[in-house]
Amino acid sequence: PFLENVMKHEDFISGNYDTSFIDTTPELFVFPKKKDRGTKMLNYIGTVTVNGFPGVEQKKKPVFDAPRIPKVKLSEKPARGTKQILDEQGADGLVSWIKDQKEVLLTDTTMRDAHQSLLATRIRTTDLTHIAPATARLLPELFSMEMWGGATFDVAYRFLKEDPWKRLETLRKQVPNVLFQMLLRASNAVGYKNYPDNVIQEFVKQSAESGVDVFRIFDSLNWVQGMETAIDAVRQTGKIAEAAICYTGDIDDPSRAKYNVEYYKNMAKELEAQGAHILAIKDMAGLLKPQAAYRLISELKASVDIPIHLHTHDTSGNGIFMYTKAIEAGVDIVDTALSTMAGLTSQPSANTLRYALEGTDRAPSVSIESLEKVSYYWEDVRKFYAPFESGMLAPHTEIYEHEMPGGQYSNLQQQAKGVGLGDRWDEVKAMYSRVNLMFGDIVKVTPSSKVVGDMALFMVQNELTEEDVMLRGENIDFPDSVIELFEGYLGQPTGGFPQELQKVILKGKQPITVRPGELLEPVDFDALRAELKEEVGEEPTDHDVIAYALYPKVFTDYAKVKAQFGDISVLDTPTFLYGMRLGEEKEIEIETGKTLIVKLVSIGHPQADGTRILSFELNGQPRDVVIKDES
Ligand code: 3PY
Ligand code: ZN
Repeated sequence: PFLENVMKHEDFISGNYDTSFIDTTPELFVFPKKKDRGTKMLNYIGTVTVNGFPGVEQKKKPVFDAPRIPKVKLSEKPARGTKQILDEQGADGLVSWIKDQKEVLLTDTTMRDAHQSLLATRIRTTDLTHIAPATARLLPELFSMEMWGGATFDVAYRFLKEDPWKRLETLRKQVPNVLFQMLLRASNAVGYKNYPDNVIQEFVKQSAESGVDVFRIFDSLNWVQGMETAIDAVRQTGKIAEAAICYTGDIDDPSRAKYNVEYYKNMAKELEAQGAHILAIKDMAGLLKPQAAYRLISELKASVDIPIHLHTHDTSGNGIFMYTKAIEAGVDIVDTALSTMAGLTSQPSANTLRYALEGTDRAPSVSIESLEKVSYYWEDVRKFYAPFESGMLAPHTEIYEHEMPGGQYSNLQQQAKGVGLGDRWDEVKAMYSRVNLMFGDIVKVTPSSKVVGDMALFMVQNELTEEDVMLRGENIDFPDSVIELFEGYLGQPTGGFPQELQKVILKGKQPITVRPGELLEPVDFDALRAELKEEVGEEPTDHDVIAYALYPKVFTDYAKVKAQFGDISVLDTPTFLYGMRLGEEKEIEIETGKTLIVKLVSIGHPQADGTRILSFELNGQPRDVVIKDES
């Protein structure tokens, strides 16, 4: 702290000091009092109580019922499941087990894609860990639980101010029997740009060690070359490499011939040759129609030998019908969410599919009573996150026009609100599909979908038409993400980039056509660790270092918040999002066996300097905190 004071001192910074500086500057010896965990927690609660939480407009804390956690015997170990098959028989053993199953297998996406697609990825670890032990005991027949990856990684640090690795490791202990699955954006890892190969390798290694079993790997332009590093890295860990083809267009629409059945068959064969254990069809926007699903799955089953795992979003409302056709055609595994977290931009409901298949020889063996019980919990928890709902109330068949991924819908809508385009959302959606065609009809999934979204927002905000872009492009500063896409830093789209537009956007810069990983310098992890240590002032863990490699600023911002407020992931969600009501009392377990009892006694009026004094009782002792009122 002494050195910190020296470095921060105005005279020191401006060079206005001599050898007497230390003796004549007593304030160098005034050190900030190290705040205890209780005070840090009160500061957080005080801050949200006074200033609210980003994205939560209503400041008054609603009254919520306690979520209904199904009663299970925690003293009884969960039944054996797919995790034991992988651990005991290895990846190839698991693959042959899948092929031997007559019934369709289910992946439950509630803990990842469902809330990414319905609630802008905001579900916090505490709400997952409260239901995980019951889920392990009630739904041991699941093929897997998708509970990590995609946007959950950066949202955890960025908005929830919690450590996603801790989420993974805690859930792993609670669910020892069902495979854990994550979504990996190939060379983009869980980010929005290509990373050096050794970052991908290190990230995969740490994810596998911390508990991920099945890695669904996709490239946002369906560029197989961009997936090789990730597939190899996963195979090295002994875990399951599930390589995905992103489904776009419509195989039954002759005007979208670029993405016909042959296209998918060829890519499937390439991925199988590349070492995929399972083939995923990732219908990220929900464009696959029922008859097309029957045809696509039938043709793929005849083309490859590995199991097929189908993923969709129910935005159009056709999800269950589509799955039924795919199941008739022999698909091995499908992605569903628990009913109260299903439908619309999320996955089709597991409960509904279970009923739809009743009496068929492919009905899954999961218990309907169990699905219902766990669904009640999510019905209650979902209410905490109401401010993050997209507002979509009914099926949107317009998805077949704009083709926006389910995982993007609520996020882009938040982004649009953020730049003041909340009331022009319809225009943004229409522009999204125009931008897709301008870009040459590309696969749209993170991060390519984000680029299309950025460009659509940019054009609506600046009142630009396609013609304006082509004619006046040299005077337009395009968003960085758009320039990077056209430079080739996300890889190569099928059929290449539209050349005219590429010239307009790159303004003389030369695009690359090789794999970006071939050009990116490997990261020196030791140097990075030292840099991070300097930045945050304490020894980082391996998880911290890889997170910092992926998201430098997001990670250091998170570290600052953690230093300021402590570990706020222990707070219940209503308190985390809304703070406390006057007179309310809360028990907060900050670690096993250590509980803070917090009561908010009064909120003072704003003072001349814009601060308010909040009086609490902390374990029965009065404690005031001073909070700056930002309103
Ligand atoms: C993600 O990459 O996060 C997705 O969900 C893509 O569909
Ligand atoms: Zn999805």
